[in-house]
Order: sequence, then structure tokens, then C-alpha cells
Amino acid sequence: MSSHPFISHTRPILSDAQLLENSKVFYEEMDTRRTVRHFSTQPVPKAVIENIIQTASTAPSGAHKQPWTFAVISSPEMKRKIRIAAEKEEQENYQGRMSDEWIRDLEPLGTDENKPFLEDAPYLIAVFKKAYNIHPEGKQKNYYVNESVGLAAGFLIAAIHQAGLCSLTHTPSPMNFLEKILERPKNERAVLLLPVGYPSEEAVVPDIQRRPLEDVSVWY
Ligand code: IYR
Repeated sequence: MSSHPFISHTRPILSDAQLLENSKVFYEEMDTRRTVRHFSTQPVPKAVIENIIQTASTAPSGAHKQPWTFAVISSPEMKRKIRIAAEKEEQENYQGRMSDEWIRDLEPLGTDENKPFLEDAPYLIAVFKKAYNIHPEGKQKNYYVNESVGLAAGFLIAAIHQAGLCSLTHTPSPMNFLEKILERPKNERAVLLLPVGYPSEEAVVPDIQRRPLEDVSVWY
């Protein structure tokens, strides 16, 4: 038995009807989430973003190392710098680095190299993974870093939606310009950049469907 302290943890046993209701309400709420690419400049209170990030940070992680940093950008100068750097990379992506198949697969999403949302959205959240932690005694290893940060990003996107806001899971590639602009320490690598806010009045989303349960699950 570990010498570390443990505390008891229980959850009340609910009726099947209550479980069904809870899971259905949450599913239906999450099913209204859409990735948007047109953001309003409408401000959002900083405390909302703080709560969202705290929710993301409740995600499970390898050996509870929580190997993530969420960098929040609201300064117009910083957003501008990020937009310029992201568009520079995306121009190269769309003009040759991406395969013809990839460009074709993106057609229904209506994306291109112009990223005005990087300046319009009131907040950008850059998600960084920490390959290791830096301690005075030296490097401390993290485990399942990609999986852990992916889980936290999922929690983040769900929390943004639940709050009543929208996000875009933006992955400019390569993303190392974020480490430079934001002056992150050398153990951090950028993995995602999420504009967060309200959709603009003209925002539209592609008319695409989610795969049905039979298609995404197998039961034994
Ligand atoms: N990073 C580019 C291309 C892009 C790639 C995928 I996969 C998408 O789902 C959407 C876009 C861009 O942001 O435009």
C-alpha cells in the first residue's frame, strides 16, 4: 500500500431513469457544438476563461503530471503577431505543403490561408504540452504527454461550449512560432491554438453530419 494519503470518494447511485436523462441532456447539449471560423469581437469576461481553463485542467493525465500550459492571449498586438505568423505558414501549406487529397478533404470546411479569426476573437488559447518539467534538481519526466494534453483539450472545448461560447480547433503547421512569440520555456511545445468567443453575425458552418452510433462503436 502506498504511503501517500488516500481519501474516500463516492458517487450516489442514481435511478436508471436519472442516468438516462443526465446522459441524454449532456449528449444533446454537446451535439449542438460546432466549430466556427467567423468570430465576433464581442468581449467575454476574463473570469469565464479562467473557469474554462480550470475545467480543462481537471482532465486525467499520466501519473497526474498535468503536462500542459494554457497561454491566454487577449492583447491586440500579440494577436496580430500570431495572425501574421500563422498566415505565413498557412500560405505555404495551401500553396504546396499539403497534398491534393488533403486540400480536397478540406473543401467541405471552406478553409483557406486567411485567418481573421486570430484577431477577431476576444481570446486565443494556445495549448502547450510539456515534454518534461524543469525543477531546480533537474528534469522531471512526464508520461503519456500527447494523450494527456489531448484529453485536456477535449475538456477545454467542452467547457467553452458549455459556457455558451464557440471555439475553433486551429492547428497552424508548423506551430513553433507560438513558442517564440509567447516566449515559452524550452520544455513546452505548442499543440493547438483555439480562438474563443461568440460567432459573428454572418457566421455559417458547413452542412455536415456526425457519424451515427453504429458507425463509431462496436459492442461485445
Ligand atoms: N491548418 C490548416 C489546414 C487545416 C487542416 C485540417 I486536418 C483541418 O481540419 C482544417 C484546416 C488551416 O487551419 O487552415
